[in-house]
Amino acid sequence: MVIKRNYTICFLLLISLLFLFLQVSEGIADIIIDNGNPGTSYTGTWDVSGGSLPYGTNSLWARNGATYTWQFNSQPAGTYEVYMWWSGYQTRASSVDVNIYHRDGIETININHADPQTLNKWNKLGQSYYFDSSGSVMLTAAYGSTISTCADAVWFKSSSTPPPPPPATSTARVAIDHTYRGDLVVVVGVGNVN
Ligand SMILES: [Ca+2]
Repeated sequence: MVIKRNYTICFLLLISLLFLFLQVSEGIADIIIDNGNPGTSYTGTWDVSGGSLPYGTNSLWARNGATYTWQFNSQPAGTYEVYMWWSGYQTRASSVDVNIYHRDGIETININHADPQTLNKWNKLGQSYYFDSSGSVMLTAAYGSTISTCADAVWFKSSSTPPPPPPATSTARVAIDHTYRGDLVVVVGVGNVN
């Protein structure tokens, strides 16, 4: 009876460890957010596009300042590369602004949806960025009555690049140990006390 109970405890422990491993594995996985998935939001009007080679089921299109946002939360802080996928269409805009909101600020990238070389692939936006467990990308549809901007998918890809140092949050103070010998100050040690 005791042996059977021990087997049961070991089995439950094993299942718990497996569950924990899966949770950790999921936590460090890259994040791909497709249009319509949790983490997306928008302003203005976005319609389903008939564009070629979308990521997943479909893509969306809009114009004249409508925005589309892909946001991830509760991920391990670290350095990520940001990729975007868009579908092709004959009216695609050649100049589209994308804001990347990362720990150290906002970077605006200008991309070309009209370039056929960018279709059916992930296109890297900018460089690598450090995110504090959350971050987002917002695309703004180009202005013009005959052009269209596509919102499809964004991939936050974990990078092995070491994280950059955090921004300075306070002025460093320097301690100077010294002794007085009459009017002469002799510095005997310098150290950062921050
Ligand atoms: Ca899609």
